[in-house]
Amino acid sequence: MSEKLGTVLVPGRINPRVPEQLAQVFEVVTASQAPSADIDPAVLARIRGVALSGKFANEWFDLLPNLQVIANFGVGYDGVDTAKAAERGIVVTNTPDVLNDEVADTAIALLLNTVRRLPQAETWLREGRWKSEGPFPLVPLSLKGRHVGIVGLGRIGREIASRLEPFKVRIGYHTRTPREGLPYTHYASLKAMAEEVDTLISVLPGTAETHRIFNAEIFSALGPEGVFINVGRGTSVDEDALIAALRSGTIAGAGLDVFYDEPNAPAELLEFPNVSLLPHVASASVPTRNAMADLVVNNLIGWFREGQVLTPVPETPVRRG
Ligand code: NAP
Ligand code: 8YV
Repeated sequence: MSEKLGTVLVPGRINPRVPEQLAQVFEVVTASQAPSADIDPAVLARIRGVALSGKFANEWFDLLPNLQVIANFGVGYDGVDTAKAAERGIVVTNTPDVLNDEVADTAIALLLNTVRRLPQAETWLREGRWKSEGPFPLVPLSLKGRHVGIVGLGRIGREIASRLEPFKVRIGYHTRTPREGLPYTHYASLKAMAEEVDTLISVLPGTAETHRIFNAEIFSALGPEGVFINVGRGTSVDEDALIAALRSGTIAGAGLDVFYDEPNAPAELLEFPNVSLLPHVASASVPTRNAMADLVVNNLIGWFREGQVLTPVPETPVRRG
């Protein structure tokens, strides 16, 4: 067997394709949750790469003195303190682009499920209520004629926008920087956009700046016909304010794939008929998760073979040469 490229830690749960493929070229150390004092210090000292799904706790930086690269399974890398990684010269990578289509498809499905209550209609059939009680009740909302504001028009947001075009809805977007050459209205202010549109779709990253930006003021601006869809990060939502807005009729409905404290979706949300909930599955198909797994592995192989990675995050750029 050829010599291994180095030692990589896989802490906690990750798509099984990642450790399977890594094991062909690396010594792989697995840990149930975290690199702990149970692992031999000599092994901890050998670890130069981490394949991560979820959170990289800050105390791990000290436990792994020779760490060089953290390859995150997911385009969102809010589980890693990139400033701390950059300070220590550690490169962080993510999995952009390979999941754009899947996540955009899910956003559209979640929007339709929310306004048309299609999951509830299917449950009606499965429970025999069509036969016993008659047709599923008409739903109050429709996608037809809506004015959609996309919050975050990056790689995924652009795909959501292009999928919305054939639905003949009006499309606007909010980002900090306007995008050139797009046929959608840019709003410099989230509140100003919420006042004009009746549907918000968020595909924002989880950052300090986006923390709980969907608050009572934004839901009030969105108004009583308003539908809020989130496939970005749950940390961008003040969930108490969302629950209050749904309860009071301040907005008309919500569709959520992500939550503030996953997997703890607030119990109150389960009670609303005008809410559609998914357990963070926007990228969860075998082909897309395989592509994400391959990118994690190829970033690590690139680093250890050539000192290069395919997809570094902007906070930890790799200097060439
Ligand atoms: P991206 O290409 O970096 O796009 C991010 C967009 O958000 C950009 O348009 C950016 O524009 C905007 N943005 C960032 N900070 C903002 C702020 N403070 N205010 C307003 N706009 C802001 O990222 P992506 O690949 O599309 O992914 C976006 C996020 O989706 C990921 O970070 C991840 O959290 C989430 N995601 C979720 C799932 C899921 O399973 N539900 C799957 C994949 C991704 P400006 O920089 O001009 O503001
Ligand atoms: C994944 C995601 O479900 O890419 C992201 O940012 O949120 C999802 O694709 C997640 O990263 C895997 O745990």
